[in-house]
Amino acid sequence: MTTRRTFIAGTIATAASLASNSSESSAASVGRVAALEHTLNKAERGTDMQDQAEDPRITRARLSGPEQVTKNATVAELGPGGVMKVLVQGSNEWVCVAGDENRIGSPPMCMNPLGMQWMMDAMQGKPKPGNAAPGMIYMLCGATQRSNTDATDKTGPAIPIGPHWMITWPFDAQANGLPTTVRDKGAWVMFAGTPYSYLHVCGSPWEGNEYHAGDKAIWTMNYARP
Ligand SMILES: [Cu+2]
Repeated sequence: MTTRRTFIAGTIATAASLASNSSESSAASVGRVAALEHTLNKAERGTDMQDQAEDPRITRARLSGPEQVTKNATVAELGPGGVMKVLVQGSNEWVCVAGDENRIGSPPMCMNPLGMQWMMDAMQGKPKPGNAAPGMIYMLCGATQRSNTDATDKTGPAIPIGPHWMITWPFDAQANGLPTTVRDKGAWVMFAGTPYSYLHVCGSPWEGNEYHAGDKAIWTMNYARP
């Protein structure tokens, strides 16, 4: 009988630098590292389901994204500088972390490889993120952070940020009619005008009522500004 595992696999932490040093796409590179880990740690698995039930960090990490991706995601802890410790090895390309409730700017989140590259680059203080295509990060539990304008701010007072998801790509707010201010609904460009500018979308993409052909239609168009 295996008891709770405490193996450490820090290789994902180097995924971002690996990606930038090789000619293959960053997504493929991160995926390859994850696949390698999967193979290496397979023998140590077997009590994952028990671990998930026991460890509130794992539950919290998985709640940060939609079930569709978090169910089979790798769950990890992210230390200073982006050092990663894997708690549960997953089978898809997503990585969920529980964060630290007692630290500002350390929310639970779930990242795809390009989102993770963006996040790692930010945590490691790189002048700009290395992702060459948009990444995705879910923070559906909400968050706190230091600044809406400066990704490197380590001293500002906490800003409350509601549940949201992030498209890590530098959208031009002004050119696209997007706000740049913190709000509790809608979307805005955070860190606007900086290399870490990205699209911050409030809420969850799974909110609202679905419409399917045959449902009773309700006309919702409204010719006034909300
Ligand atoms: Cu966020």
